[in-house]
Amino acid sequence: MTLKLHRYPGNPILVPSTHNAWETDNVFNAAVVAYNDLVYMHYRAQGLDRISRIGCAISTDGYHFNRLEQPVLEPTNDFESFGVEDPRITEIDGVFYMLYTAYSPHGVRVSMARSTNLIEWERMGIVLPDEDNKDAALFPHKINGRYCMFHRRMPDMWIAYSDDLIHWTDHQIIMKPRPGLWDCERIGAGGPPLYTEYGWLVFYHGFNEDRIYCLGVALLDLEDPGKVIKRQDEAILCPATPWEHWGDVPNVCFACGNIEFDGQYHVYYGGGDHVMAVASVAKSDVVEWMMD
Ligand code: BMA
Repeated sequence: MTLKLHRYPGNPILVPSTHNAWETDNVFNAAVVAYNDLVYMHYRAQGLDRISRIGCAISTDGYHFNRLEQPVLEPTNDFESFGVEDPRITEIDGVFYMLYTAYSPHGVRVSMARSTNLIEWERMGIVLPDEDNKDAALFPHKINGRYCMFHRRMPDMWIAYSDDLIHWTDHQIIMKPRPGLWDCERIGAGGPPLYTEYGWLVFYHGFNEDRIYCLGVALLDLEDPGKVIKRQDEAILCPATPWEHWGDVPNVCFACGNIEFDGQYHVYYGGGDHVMAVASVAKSDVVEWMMD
């Protein structure tokens, strides 16, 4: 069986706004979390100065969003002077942790911030120092007593473990690009992994020699996420609409958030580095695929 994500017919669900100078150009690559019966979307926004900031939009149904006027995170430090990008948010024990890409003349670094209300964020700093790295996402539970996260050392997807969320060790490659397939050049995490009784469900991105960014799906062992139980050969979503083909960057479906509601997994993704969209798959189909 081949899993496919089905686009919400009302896509795109968030587009740039001419009301705010900081988000006139692109709104994309959003973290998404459900909290207090609302869906919060923390999106990467670019305006006239092309600096990335993180905006926040809130929804009662996961499809229609109202945005805050001001960004919730914008560059204030030297290590992120060119922008804060591609947030992924995970709730652990009532605290929300955002991993984001801090971009500066020094390169791109995995950085962390925390919040208890999703609006006010406290920086925890760079967590993977001295290396160009991005596409980091935290697991929602500790594994064998330690925190776990995905990150990306080019061109592979890695995991690492930590006792305190700040110092990360036991780095290990979990998935590599596959020659001849849609993800043959480079891969990286989508949103945080989703817990299921069959394993960690992972939506990730990859691209090929034509730089077409598609999304894929894999299942990792619950106790040892370094073990890949299953990885679908076919992409689960590839650029096919005008706003995925022609945005700020052509041919991009790039996800940073996934949540479940109404019996479906919903993957939120940036189309063409320009707008936000959502596509979904029935949990029952995913269960069938996991057991297949
Ligand atoms: C990646 C990241 C993403 C972006 C993608 C496509 O390297 O920079 O933020 O969506 O490229 O341009």
